[in-house]
Amino acid sequence: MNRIDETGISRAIIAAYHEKLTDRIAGDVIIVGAGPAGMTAAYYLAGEGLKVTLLEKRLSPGGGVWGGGMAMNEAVVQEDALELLEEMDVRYNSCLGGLYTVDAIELAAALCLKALKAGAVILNLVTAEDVCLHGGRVTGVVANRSMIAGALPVDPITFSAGAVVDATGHDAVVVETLRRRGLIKSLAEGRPVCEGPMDAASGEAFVIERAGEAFPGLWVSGMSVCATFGGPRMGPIFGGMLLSGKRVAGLIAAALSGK
Ligand code: 48F
Repeated sequence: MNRIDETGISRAIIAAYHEKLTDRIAGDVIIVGAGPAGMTAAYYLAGEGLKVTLLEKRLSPGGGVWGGGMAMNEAVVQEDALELLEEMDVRYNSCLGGLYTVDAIELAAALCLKALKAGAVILNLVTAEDVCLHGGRVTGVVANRSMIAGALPVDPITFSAGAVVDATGHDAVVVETLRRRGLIKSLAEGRPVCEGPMDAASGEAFVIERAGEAFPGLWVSGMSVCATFGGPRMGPIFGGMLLSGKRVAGLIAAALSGK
């Protein structure tokens, strides 16, 4: 057996990571946030043959899935999302009222693996701080190492793409970079421009129906939809997040192919 060489281990990591990073500096779609909406969108977009990169600020992809509701690691999905669970090889149990439960760990792990196997790349510990804007269109994301972002005076780098997705959840961080400069004004049609109080049924419908392009080049999916357009929150039911990710993927694929 060959002797294991510590220098070789470090060289292997550095070479492989830098090859991956260099390859991902430009692509078709950058998705910010590897939660349920972002990973579902990544799975479907990568399945269309698009070059998809997810930027995730935390160590672990999965967003709000892991903790289920109040740290009880079961997530609820509605009937409409069962087909998608089957596509993702996630097992589910039936309960009352047309609702189903899934093991939250299985759901998070399956979404992550499916997105990767479809060809998406996840860069974790990378925080999106801003967008690139050219001719009134979002053309990329400005990002830094999560340990550096906001903590040290170190400049970020950029990731360019034909479409950027804000899938950062309740804070809609990417949309916010435009809103705080007055570039996105009222997207909430008279309602307060923030997520509304909980209404599970309305929130689930809203997050699917309103997933789409919020600004030229910038799309929203998952809870970012509610934060951007003023829709209600819905708590630990996840079917809407998955279906919102699938919907935005279809819209982006059509837009990028000029359909
Ligand atoms: O929060 P998150 O799970 O958003 P989602 O996909 O799903 C929402 C549900 O989890 C739940 C709910 C409905 O059931 O109310 O909350 O819409 O995932 C968002 C991901 O984005 C990452 C964050 O760490 C999380 O994994 N994120 C947030 N800000 C940034 C970011 C950022 N600036 N850069 C990169 N990643």
